[in-house]
Amino acid sequence: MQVKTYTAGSMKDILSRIKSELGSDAVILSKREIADKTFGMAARPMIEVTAAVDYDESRVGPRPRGVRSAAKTPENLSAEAHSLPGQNLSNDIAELKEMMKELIAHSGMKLHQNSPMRKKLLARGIRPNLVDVLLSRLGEGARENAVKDLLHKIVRTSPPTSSRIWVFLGTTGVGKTTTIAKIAAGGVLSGKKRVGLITLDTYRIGAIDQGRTYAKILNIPFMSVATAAEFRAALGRMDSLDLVLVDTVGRSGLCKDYIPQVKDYLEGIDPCTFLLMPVATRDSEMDAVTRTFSELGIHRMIFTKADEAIQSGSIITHNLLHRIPISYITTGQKVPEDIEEASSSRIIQRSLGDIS
Ligand SMILES: Nc1nc2c(ncn2[C@@H]2O[C@H](COP(=O)(O)OP(=O)(O)OP(=O)(O)O)[C@@H](O)[C@H]2O)c(=O)[nH]1
Ligand SMILES: [Mg+2]
Repeated sequence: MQVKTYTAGSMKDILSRIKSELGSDAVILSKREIADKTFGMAARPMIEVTAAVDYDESRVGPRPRGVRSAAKTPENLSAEAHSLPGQNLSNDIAELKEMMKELIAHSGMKLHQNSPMRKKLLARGIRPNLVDVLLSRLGEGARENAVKDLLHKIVRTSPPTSSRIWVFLGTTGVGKTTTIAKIAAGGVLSGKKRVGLITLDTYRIGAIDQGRTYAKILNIPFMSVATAAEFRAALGRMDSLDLVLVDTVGRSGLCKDYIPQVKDYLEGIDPCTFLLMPVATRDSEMDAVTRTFSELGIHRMIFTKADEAIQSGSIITHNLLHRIPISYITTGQKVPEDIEEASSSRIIQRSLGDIS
């Protein structure tokens, strides 16, 4: 997923820039009028447009400008996504992409504005452009089952990768340490896994204690590290364990030196990286955080604090735009019980509820 914001005096200029920089698969996420005061007191009306193109930078690496992504053809998208027996997923995705093209070609076009289903989906927190794409695929009179069936085919969930090193990333207070404790407790209590905990969290006073306390309760090995070399040594000492959970420093992903520092730690290691995101995060915030952390290569999402969110459509919006499979959803503060493995049907039910 690549998201960019453009500002210009006319929509025509913006569209041609989007097409040349992001390609014709791009979709417009938002459009607003702003006043440009660059040239003094007289404010010029300007248009600001945020556009995105659906390719997964974390998997394929940065794409040179103007080069179309080979990783996201409708065919291989369909292979990655979950499909139901007998259903032709590649056609659905190809059609969705066609509709995205249409949206950009007719920017500002309002589709099925008065559809009751549109209002219901918007009320669940799904981003308007995605609602328009879904409804233009399904028709104005779309029924609940049709919407849910289509989402079921395209929402991506997946267990963690096969790596035995799991790294938990995310901005401050999103629930990294609590989620690690839940996962560690799950493994330990089921008796199936020998689990260890390493925390890179040496920045915040009390962070090491939090990890140490959980490790003590669960009777699992714990180490805190302050350098990449110490991290490698700690991993070496936990070599015989089934699963090593790595907690990271709680700092804003926008902090300039943060991403390079974590990159340094992860150099030469092949972990499963999770990005944790509270469900109630604003769309624009989700996009910015995801973009920032994607530099580290994000393999899976964990949506946290689902119990605190009034709307959960953000999970679907994020999943359809960023295409990062979801592994877990956390649903409360209690360790270990308030966590569930992600399934597309539960996510759709949680996000949409009853929309009949
Ligand atoms: N309601 C609710 N609260 C949660 C959930 N997960 C974590 N919390 C709470 O969120 C707060 C922050 O959780 P932490 O696990 O410390 O978050 P963190 O990401 O490790 O924070 P930093 O290390 O400071 O970056 C704590 O009060 C947790 O109990 C959840 O699923 N639901
Ligand atoms: Mg923490």
